Amino acid sequence: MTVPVVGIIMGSQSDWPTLREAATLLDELGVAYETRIVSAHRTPDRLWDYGKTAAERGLQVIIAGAGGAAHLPGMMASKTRVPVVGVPVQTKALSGVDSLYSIVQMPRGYPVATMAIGVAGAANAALMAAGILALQDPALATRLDAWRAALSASIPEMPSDV
Ligand code: RP5
Repeated sequence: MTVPVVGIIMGSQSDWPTLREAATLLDELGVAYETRIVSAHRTPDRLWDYGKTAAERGLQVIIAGAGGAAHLPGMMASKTRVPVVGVPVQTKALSGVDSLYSIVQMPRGYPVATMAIGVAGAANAALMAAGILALQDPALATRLDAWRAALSASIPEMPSDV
């Protein structure tokens, strides 16, 4: 079995439809990852253990998604030096602006690379993780370049009525 180099964590099962976007993209790019539900509020001990062991287990990037009072990415960044990419999950009450503000406004010293709200942010989190890993992995760099070129090539030059 391949050792995961990316950890995709989320505050709740209800975040999975958003974070699945990150998993799908990592599958496409051939990046090994693991997925876990780790809640800053409901399972704080799980959060602590995950952060404490992340580096020694070989994780190189952590993608952390949460909604509302979204403390998971920031708390994970407090616990590990492994880079944390934060995904603000879209919420019903405040459309994810609450999640975004909870994740982005970190104090000096403990950064979270904060993505856009929702599924676009989750996809970009995977691409950010792949870009970081590609710095040391030429084969992944080639796959990522090809993915980006294919996306670019898929964009029509002219608008269409259909
Ligand atoms: C957060 O609360 C989770 O990240 C989730 O986005 C939100 C709602 O969680 P559930 O009540 O759906 O489990 O901790």
